[in-house]
Amino acid sequence: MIRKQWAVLAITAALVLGAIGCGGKAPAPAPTATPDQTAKTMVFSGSASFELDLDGDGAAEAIDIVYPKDNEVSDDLEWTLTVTDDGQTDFAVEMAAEFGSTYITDLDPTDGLMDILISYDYFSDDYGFSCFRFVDGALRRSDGAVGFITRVENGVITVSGTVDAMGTWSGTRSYRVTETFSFEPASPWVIADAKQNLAERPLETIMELPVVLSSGAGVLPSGTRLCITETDGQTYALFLTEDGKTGRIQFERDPEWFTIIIDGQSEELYFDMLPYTG
Ligand SMILES: [Ca+2]
Ligand SMILES: [Ca+2]
Repeated sequence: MIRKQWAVLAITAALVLGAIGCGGKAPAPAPTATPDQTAKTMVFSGSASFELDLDGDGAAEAIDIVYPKDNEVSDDLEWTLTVTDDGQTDFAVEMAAEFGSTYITDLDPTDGLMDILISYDYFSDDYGFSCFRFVDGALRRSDGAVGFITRVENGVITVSGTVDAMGTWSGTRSYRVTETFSFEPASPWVIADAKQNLAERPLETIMELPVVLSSGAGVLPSGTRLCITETDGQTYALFLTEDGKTGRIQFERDPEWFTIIIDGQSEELYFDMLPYTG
């Protein structure tokens, strides 16, 4: 079954990639890395029509992705995904978002089913992705997750995007699909260009900041300049200071405002300026 699916992919890949080359319809947003194409993942941008056995019954379904879709009532860019089986439309999704790339892949090799991953810009440089897969005989859409897909390999989805933690930072993180068909982080956010952030837009403490230094519990004195190098966005951030100290800031999220609380105090009290965007 799997072999047959990939045979269909191999035949259609040439058509799809050919169509992109000629059509050049959809300019992809600018991800910070080039999408990867591994032997078992097919990736393309823009409109495409192809056949693939998505539900594992041995017969191919027709899959159509259209972007940009004509929209007569607004200027919003839209894309659609339609899956048709024996002339019957099984599933269609329409979404107002700038479209990035589609990955045809197999996130779980044990279920005999293929996955369609779609990466998009849902709000002015805010990227997300969704997965489409047959679950209990019907095509379903997963919950979305944050980030623009740059790589899919061995069931691990790597994205680039931004995370808000004591400022807005660009970085990469990875996700894995769960048994309930949603996505969970498989890594923290690794902040891109942290040293450049330290040089160009450091965080500067304006009161003692409680931290866990590599050498043990401690504080960073007022006037310390630092950058964030890694964070899970929810409970901690790793930092590097201008004078080369590394360590960890433990925090929690205010349940109502979602702001960061460090040792009982709002993040705003600790820093001169927090470079949040958006
Ligand atoms: Ca099928
Ligand atoms: Ca699978």
